[in-house]
Amino acid sequence: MLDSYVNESMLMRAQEKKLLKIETHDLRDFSGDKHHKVDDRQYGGGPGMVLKAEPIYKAVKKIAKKNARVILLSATGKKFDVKAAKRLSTYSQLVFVCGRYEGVDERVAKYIADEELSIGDYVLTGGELPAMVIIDAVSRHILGVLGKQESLEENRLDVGVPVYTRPESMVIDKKKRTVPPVLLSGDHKKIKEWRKKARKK
Ligand code: 4H3
Repeated sequence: MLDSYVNESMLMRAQEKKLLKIETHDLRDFSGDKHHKVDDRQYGGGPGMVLKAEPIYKAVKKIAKKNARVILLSATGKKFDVKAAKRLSTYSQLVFVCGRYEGVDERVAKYIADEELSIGDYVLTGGELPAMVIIDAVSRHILGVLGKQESLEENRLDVGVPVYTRPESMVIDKKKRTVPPVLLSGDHKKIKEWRKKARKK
């Protein structure tokens, strides 16, 4: 499921240009158990299975190189934002630990991961999608990943600015919907002012 998104255009091109490398690892390869078992029942009782700490520990030791940051995805982690994206883009390697089932043995959060992150206030069935969201957002802060126009500067003022393309006029639910005339005026000063005012955040 991760590989299919990674092979999407922006991340694919970045990898071809050797600007980044995205690898997936199967925790089962680190179970050290002939049945490749990575989960078990929780101490104290309760429903569902918990991901064991040992396979994660072995995997992280094998995978994480110098200047790596080990990130555990969880619904209760620190909220991921653009500031975190910029910060994470300075590490040589990010290792994402993706939980499943009822959760992950707490020793992973306490002693193995460097930080615990959440992409928002909701519970998902796995940490894979949050990891992918973070990979995408972080990649955009690696020089060369974005095209020339999009990356003019990091603090792009144009994020949240409404954009339009052809046609100038179209019918939506029987009403004529047009492009703001200023954008067709060729008056670059006026366009700049309009964009500043129209920005959504
Ligand atoms: C991250 C992970 C939501 C987020 C997650 C988020 C599966 C953590 C499992 C995984 C636990 C049970 N849900 N908001 N879920 O970033 O290991 O929740």
